[in-house]
Amino acid sequence: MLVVDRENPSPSNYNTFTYILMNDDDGDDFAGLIDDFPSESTQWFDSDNDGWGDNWGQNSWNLTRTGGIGEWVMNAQRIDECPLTLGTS
Ligand SMILES: [Ca+2]
Ligand SMILES: [Ca+2]
Repeated sequence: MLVVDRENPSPSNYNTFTYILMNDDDGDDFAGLIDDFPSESTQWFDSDNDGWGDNWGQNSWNLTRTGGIGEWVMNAQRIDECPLTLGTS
């Protein structure tokens, strides 16, 4: 059973296994273990594994980016224009 002390979330209160599971250096609520961009807080998934993230920051894309791939994030970095096609386009 995994017990996490949410009242005192200091890594010193975690055992090593829990710390690895919970560690989120960029603070985007996706632990580094599952974050495709563990040092970039505006991206966390890269569906086509090309190094560019699924999230976008342009309001004008909100109507065309449907299908549950990524989400609008203010000032998103490393944006993939075509998140299901390898490369940036
Ligand atoms: Ca993260
Ligand atoms: Ca991508």
